[in-house]
Amino acid sequence: MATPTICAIASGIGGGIGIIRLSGRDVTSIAQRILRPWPDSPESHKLYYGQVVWPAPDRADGASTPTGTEAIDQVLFTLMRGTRSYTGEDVVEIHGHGGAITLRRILEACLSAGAEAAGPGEFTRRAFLAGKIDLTRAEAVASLLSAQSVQAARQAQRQLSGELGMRMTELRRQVTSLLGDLEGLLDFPDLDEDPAILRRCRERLVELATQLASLGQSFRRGGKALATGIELALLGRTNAGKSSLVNALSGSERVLVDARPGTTRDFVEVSAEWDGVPVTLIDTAGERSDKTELEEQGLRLGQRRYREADLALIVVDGKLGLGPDEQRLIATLPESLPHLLVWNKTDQRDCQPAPDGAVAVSALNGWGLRELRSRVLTELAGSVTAQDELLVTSARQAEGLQKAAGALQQAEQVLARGEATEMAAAELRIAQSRLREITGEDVSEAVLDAIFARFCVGK
Ligand SMILES: Nc1nc2c(ncn2[C@@H]2O[C@H](COP(=O)(O)OP(=O)(O)OP(=O)(O)O)[C@@H](O)[C@H]2O)c(=O)[nH]1
Ligand SMILES: [Mg+2]
Repeated sequence: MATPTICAIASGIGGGIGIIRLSGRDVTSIAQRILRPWPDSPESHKLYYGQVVWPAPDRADGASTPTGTEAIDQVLFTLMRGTRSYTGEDVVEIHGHGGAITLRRILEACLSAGAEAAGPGEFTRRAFLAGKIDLTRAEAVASLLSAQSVQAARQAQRQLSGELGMRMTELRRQVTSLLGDLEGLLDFPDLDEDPAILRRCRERLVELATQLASLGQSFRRGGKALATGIELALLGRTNAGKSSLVNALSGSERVLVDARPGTTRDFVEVSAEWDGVPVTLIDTAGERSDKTELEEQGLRLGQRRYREADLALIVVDGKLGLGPDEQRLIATLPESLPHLLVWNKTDQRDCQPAPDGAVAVSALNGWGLRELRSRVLTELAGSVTAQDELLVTSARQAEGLQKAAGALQQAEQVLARGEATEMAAAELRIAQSRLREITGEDVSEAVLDAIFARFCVGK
């Protein structure tokens, strides 16, 4: 089945100018039916002035001659030949007036003339399938569109320019070269036993695994903060001041505070923004040993939510200090959830000194909140401010890098244990395939569907 020619509103609606984009092999014949006057032999990338009209019904001889049809809009339009277009197919862009009704009518004219409505990200998907961009650049397009801060946009631009894709290609080249060396050893069993050669291979494996892991971890060091923001769960004993802190940290009186313990039952999410990083504060029900059934339920609900958070703030009433409730809480945190002790109520005279590593604060008068914010940002977004560091901002890419690094570590251990070189080579092939998935040379339809579902229609 031939790939259909697609169309969509590619700009926002309601601006001065609105853009309709068409892409596909039948673009010229479709455009010819709705654009007047259509140039005899249109030049690629040249802007023409004309009208959009309703397409006339096809004549029996196949030619379409719209006559006496209603003009929908006065527009500028351009044809971009596939050799130099975004999608790698012939593209027509129609620049009309940006009103919602007008744009919708131009779109309807395109549909009646034979185009099909594009799905989310379909233009970019075609660009990827045509080999115009690799998958890291396609994902960068989505990141650029959803960027919430200058830093996020800057990282997306770097990825869009191909910097991340080139880094992946270089890392893969190194894996391939190592694999070549290992395969060479297989052909010469004497060398296979040579400790100096094996040591060198192991050193290179460790070095490469570290590079891959470090790039993958940049997601946690700041990439995720840029892409989707960070999530902080406030946990602790009842009355420790969790809700007071959520209000103080978000600059709003969003959640209930009360001197009686057990105030918060359901978990509550409150949004804030710290230094351009979107932050979600998750307030939870307090821990205590003699809890009611309702409090139990609330705690369970909260737990399910905060397992996914990036950092747990264990809020401690500084007057009472660390007790068994806090110890139990910390012991039951998922392994993937790091925590930070927040020593609250330091405004009180009989407050105990904060232990090493804890941040001393007072939700009541605001002491230490600036330091708390900066500790959290350093932990979860430390790399955001390092201007020259290239960050991975996609969970998919980060996971692929970690898996590739893991495979190289396995390979190194195989060699260290003196096992068959062939087994190490197999691990290197796994690493190669993980890296190919990231750039999209070896990727399933399901993964592509998931990636492009994040896009808007028209991009
Ligand atoms: N002096 C002092 N009092 C505080 C501070 N933070 C909170 N409080 C008080 O401690 C009490 C409990 O505060 P909440 O914020 O409701 O505590 P919580 O941890 O959310 O409590 P639960 O929802 O019951 O688990 C209130 O009376 C607050 O005014 C602080 O920094 N200093
Ligand atoms: Mg509370």
